[in-house]
Amino acid sequence: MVEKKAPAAKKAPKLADPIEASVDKATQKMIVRSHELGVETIFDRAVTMKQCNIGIQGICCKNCAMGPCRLPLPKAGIEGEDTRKGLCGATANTIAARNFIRMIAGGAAAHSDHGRTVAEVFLSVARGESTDYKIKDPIKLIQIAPSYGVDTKVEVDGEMVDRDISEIALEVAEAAMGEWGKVGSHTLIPKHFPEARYERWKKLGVLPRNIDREIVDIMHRTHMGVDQDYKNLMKQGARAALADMSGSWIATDLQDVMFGTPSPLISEANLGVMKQDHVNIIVHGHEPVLSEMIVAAAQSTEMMELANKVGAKGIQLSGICCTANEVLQRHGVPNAGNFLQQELAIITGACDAMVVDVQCVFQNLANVAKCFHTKLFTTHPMAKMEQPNAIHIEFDEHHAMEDATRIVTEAVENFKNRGADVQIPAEKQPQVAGFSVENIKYHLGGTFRGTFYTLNDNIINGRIRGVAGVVGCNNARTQHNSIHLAVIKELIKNDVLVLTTGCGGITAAMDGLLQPDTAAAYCGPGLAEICEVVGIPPVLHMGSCVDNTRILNAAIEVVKAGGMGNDLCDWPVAGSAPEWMSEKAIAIGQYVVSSGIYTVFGGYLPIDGAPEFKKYLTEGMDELYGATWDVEADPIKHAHKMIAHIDKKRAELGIDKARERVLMDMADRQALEA
Ligand code: SF4
Ligand code: MSK
Repeated sequence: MVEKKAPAAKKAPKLADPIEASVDKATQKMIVRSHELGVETIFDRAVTMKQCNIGIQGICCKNCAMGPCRLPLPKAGIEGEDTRKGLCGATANTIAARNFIRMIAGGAAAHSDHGRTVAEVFLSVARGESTDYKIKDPIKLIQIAPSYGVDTKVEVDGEMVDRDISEIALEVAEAAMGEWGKVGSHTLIPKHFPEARYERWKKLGVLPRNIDREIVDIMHRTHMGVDQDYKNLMKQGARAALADMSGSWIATDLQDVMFGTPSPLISEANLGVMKQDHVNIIVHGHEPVLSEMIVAAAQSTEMMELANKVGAKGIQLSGICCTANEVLQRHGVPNAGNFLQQELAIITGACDAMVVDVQCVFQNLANVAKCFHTKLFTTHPMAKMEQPNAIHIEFDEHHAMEDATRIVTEAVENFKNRGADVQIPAEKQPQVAGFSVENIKYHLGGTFRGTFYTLNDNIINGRIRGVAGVVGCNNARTQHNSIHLAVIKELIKNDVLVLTTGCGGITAAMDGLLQPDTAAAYCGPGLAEICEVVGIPPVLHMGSCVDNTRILNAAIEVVKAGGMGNDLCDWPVAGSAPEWMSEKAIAIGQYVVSSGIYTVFGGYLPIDGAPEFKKYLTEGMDELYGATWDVEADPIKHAHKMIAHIDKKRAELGIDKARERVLMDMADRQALEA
């Protein structure tokens, strides 16, 4: 008789090591908790699923059904004799460039469509069709109107008088909407830049014709058998990235007008902001049109009373990703976490509802929510999840408050379904956030002479070595938050003022870097002194992903204030996305480089498989834009590449000598005085 073999024991799935996965204590605790409960998260999937080695090098083409054509990895010294090609003959450079600009198209579509939604809501408000929103910042409306070609004054009886705000709003709304499909000219936003930059773009032929067209153009020219010149492909990449910047800028402008321009406020960050005895509602995604209403609904007396009725002490609203940053910077709503913490917020067992809109939302949220009482609401017509895993309440600006109230009511009523075993990690940090260009001007120059000159002055005298924009996502392929924090700390230690947005801003907040008194602990002497005098943290949180335009706007203000050259490529500033993961990051990276700002990405860029194309991005672009891309995974080297660039610009401006004086320590000074 043949003996039956016992079935092989099922191998236990590999699980993430919490300490290798994140430097954040709350995240580590919740990863442990997820393992206790047997709930899989992205940290575990990152351990079990490896990246494709051809894909990360950028040399897999699947643009037609004769592929995917996976080119072999380049051999050392392949330059000039590269014979690798796809079936149609597409070279490594063509394939990598096509893939790269398709990422730009994806990012530009996401950002600019966000801008379009905001513009549509603004138009509906201006027409009086959406009465739940108001124009909260008429001063900003008047300030931006001329840039949309709208007059703010009208002649009456030979005198210039102020126009009615609603008329201005309507014309601005119509002009903004026109940016997506205008014919025969270029988008308006590039005109905000210094003349030298605008003229450079004009000469290079990269001014966007309209926002939608530049995205469509990429999808056309990267179709099988169209553009086969990587330089020409990248020219379109730059044009589409500037279209992305245009759409993002409009989003920031109109959100500020409708919801209020941010000014510094105190809040908190990390999972510890959730409250055991409150109804916890988390908003997540990017577009603030619904979350603005959720904030209002959650604060209403009716909802408070309902919360008390179900046994809760109140309603705790918090946020994840950029929707979080939008409601943080305008209302002080705390950040529950950044991109990689979205599943963990549900694993606390205390999340009564998670309300998602668009972008950066894990499909696995539905699987995690199923293990708990959490109600997961999708709200956007283009971002649904399979039913019944999520509840779809489609948001419509025409009955915005009604939709928001419905969601908050369901969340509050769900409080009673919570399990007994709730574990909210205690970790949270206070933060000061909400820095807009307008209020940085005020901080530096006061109400009547708001200016960036004080900043310039301190760059020139060397107290501030330079400025860095450190922005962007988390990436499960690198230890959560660690690269961001190491880069930021190395920069501020070397007197570089850091501006941040997106999940990078949340990272800085979670680590306590967004508090003015941290300057003394982490900054070099020059930056510490400025932070103390002005009363600002060394890291300024400027908002969401679309608000990277605030950072560009600040860079423009520096040039306008004088003494820093004539263009963005002239002064000591650099960009960084240390833990990037999204196509939007590539679109942002390209518009920042196209604007003349040297930019370093962490992790990898999908360009290593095409050495010539890589050389073009990391060296060749300098001739065109006065700036290049760079890649550096090691955070300290990453920061020092930025510092070296900043020092190079200081030397070019002739202000490097002033800096040397600041490097003196107290003993040197005392010696001098003696
Ligand atoms: Fe292969 Fe060319 Fe088709 Fe790409 S377009 S999959 S390289 S045959
Ligand atoms: S949310 S794009 S993970 S920053 Fe803007 Fe965060 Fe990156 Fe999404």
